[in-house]
Amino acid sequence: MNRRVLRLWLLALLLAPSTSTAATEGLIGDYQFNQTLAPVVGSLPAMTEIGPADGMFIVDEIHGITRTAFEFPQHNGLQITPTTGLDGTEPYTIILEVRLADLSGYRRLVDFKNGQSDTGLYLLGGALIFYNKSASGGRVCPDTWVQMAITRDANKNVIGYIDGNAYFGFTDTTDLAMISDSTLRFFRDNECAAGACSEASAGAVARVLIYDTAFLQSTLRQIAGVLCGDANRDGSIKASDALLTLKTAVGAACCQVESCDVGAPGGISASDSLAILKASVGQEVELVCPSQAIAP
Ligand SMILES: [Ca+2]
Ligand SMILES: [Ca+2]
Ligand SMILES: [Ca+2]
Repeated sequence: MNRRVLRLWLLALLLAPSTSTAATEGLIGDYQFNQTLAPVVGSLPAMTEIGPADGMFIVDEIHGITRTAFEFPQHNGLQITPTTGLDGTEPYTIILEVRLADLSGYRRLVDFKNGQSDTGLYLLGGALIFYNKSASGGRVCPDTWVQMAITRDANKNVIGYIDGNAYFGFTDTTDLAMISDSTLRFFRDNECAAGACSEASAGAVARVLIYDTAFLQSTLRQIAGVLCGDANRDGSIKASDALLTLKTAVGAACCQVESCDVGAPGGISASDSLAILKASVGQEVELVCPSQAIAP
C-alpha cells in the first residue's frame, strides 16, 4: 500500500459511522429496513416477503438507539434471490440482528434449501442449533434484540455465533448449509412437504449483513460489540444492569451470558449482579464475560 492510499484508507476509517463497526470487505448485502427491503450497500437484490400475511416497517429502541426494523408475523419471513456470490461452495458470513417473540421449541432463523428441507439454522428453546448437524448452544432471550451469525468457509466448516461467541461448529460434508436454488430464506419455516413446518416465531429484524467471505471469531466479536456487564445492552454499565442480572439470577428476567455473566461462579448469579453494581458506581472490579471459540 503506498502512502497516499494508506492515508485515504485511514481517513475512510475515521469517517466511517460507528454502527458499521467493522468490516466492509466482502460486504455484498447490508439490509437496514428503513422503509425498504433493498440493501443500503451491496450487490444482492432487495429482499421479498414470503408467507401468508404482511410484515411492516417499524422503529424500535435497539441497544439504546432508535433504529428502523421490519416486523413480521408468525409464518412470514423474508427471502433473497438470486444469491449471486454465495452459491455453490463459495464462503459466506450471514449476520442477523433480530428479536423473536416465541423461543419455545424450534424457531427458524435461516433456510438454505428454499423451503425444501427441514434442515437449517434454528433456535431451540433459545439455544442456537443447525438442525440436524450440530448440538445446540448458548441462549438468547425472548423479545430481546440479539446478533447471531453463521459462517461457512471454503473447506465447508460451518460455525454458529450469538453476539460473537461460537456455539456450534461442524464440517458440512453433506452441504446442508450450501444455498440451493440461489435462494436464502429467513424466519419462515420450510414448506410442509419437507417436514415439521410450523417452527417459526413472530419477530423483527433490524439488520442483515451478508459477506462473501467467512469471518473469524475476532471479527464477529468486534461487530457484535458487546460490553461485558451491560446487561440491558444500552451501551453503559449502570445500576439497572445489576438489577436485570439479579432478576435473571432468580429466574424473573432474562439476560445473556455475553453481557451478564461477568466472572463470578455459578452461571448468572447474584454475585455477578453485585460485581456489576460495583462497576456502575466506579469501584474497581474486573468484569470478564465468557468467551466461546470454535476453531474452523
Ligand atoms: Ca422445520
Ligand atoms: Ca446498561
Ligand atoms: Ca457468573
